[in-house]
Amino acid sequence: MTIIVTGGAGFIGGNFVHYMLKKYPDYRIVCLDALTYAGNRETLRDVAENPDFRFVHGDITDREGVYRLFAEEKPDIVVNFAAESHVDRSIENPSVFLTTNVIGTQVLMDACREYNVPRYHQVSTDEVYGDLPLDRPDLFFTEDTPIHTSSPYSASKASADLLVLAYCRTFGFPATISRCSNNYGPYHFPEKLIPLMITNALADKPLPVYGNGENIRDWLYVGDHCRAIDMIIHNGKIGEVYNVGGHNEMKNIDIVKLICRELGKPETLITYVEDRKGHDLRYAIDPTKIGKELGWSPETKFSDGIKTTIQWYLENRKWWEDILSGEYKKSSLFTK
Ligand code: NAD
Ligand code: TDX
Repeated sequence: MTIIVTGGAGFIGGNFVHYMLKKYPDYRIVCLDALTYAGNRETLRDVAENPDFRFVHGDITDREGVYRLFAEEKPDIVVNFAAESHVDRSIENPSVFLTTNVIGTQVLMDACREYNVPRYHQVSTDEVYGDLPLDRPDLFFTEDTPIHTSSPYSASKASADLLVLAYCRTFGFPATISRCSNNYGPYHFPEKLIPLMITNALADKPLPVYGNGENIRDWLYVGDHCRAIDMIIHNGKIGEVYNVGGHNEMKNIDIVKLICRELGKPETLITYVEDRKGHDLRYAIDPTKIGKELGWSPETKFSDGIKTTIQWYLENRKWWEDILSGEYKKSSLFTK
């Protein structure tokens, strides 16, 4: 079994590469990654010598390069994690979000059709459903919730989802889609809420909370997301969308305070800053379908996962300090 994993030098894709090589010693995992600012070769250091792993530096929007790789590898499954993923950057500069997240998805699907790949999985997000009001805790996103996006990022992810579903219907394309809530865990780029707060707190820097900090996100440990995708690519029904989330809603401000407590840092570091434009109020996933159909449920409790994550950042300072200094771009892994 050969699986092409795009975006494997990023946060979730990197965790997925580690997870799959450990769980399936007879699988070959090929990572295709363009190494944008968010890609870090060092995330793959532990698997660099694994003979079942190959790293390919390439862009999913490069049709020729993608076709060449598919011709060489003849993958059984393609899992697409590659994306521009940061909402704030999409507000500053939407263009690259559309190119990578939409056109990149199209190129990958065309390559799958050209080389008869039997299975494609699109890693999407709960952000395609827009947001829920803060005063209606009874409401959740199901797979039937209408697409209703807020940011250029979520609009680009939703566009890709619609294209995947259109390929399924028009061409009988063998795809599945997962829409997961906010992930946290090791190898998370320190621009996102949790790793930014951990790394800033360790440096006694201000902790910038957008608006009043009351916005709610539904947090899932990254390993649980990887396990969900593993189940979907092996047993999920073609043409289906699966929501992934663990009913773990938290206000941003409570997360930031918890990180301060865990690190023994004063809450006076917390600084309220201007709100994000179009800031989604609340995300909350109903994961009933994946639970019933595939038997998935989260294994890591937030109280444990956040401790593991903080511990990882304490023990792997070089990984994130090299990102902050820019040194990570000089990694020589996979350059020969
Ligand atoms: P990330 O930004 O950490 O990693 C993205 C990776 O994709 C990087 O390694 C980058 O180099 C690579 N990449 C970007 N453009 C590329 C291109 N044109 N060609 C090839 N590679 C390219 O992202 P992440 O947080 O790991 O998210 C992975 C996927 O999961 C994304 O599709 C995202 O929309 C989705 N998702 C993320 C979350 C979350 O909480 N982080 C939640 C739900 C869904
Ligand atoms: O400095 C900050 N201060 C702050 O208050 C940052 C970076 C964020 N926030 C807030 C904004 C959000 O309400 O924290 C919340 C989480 O922000 P992000 O970490 O940027 O994540 P979010 O915008 O929720 O999107 C994430 O989850 C869904 C991922 O980045 C997406 O890729 C995924 O699809």
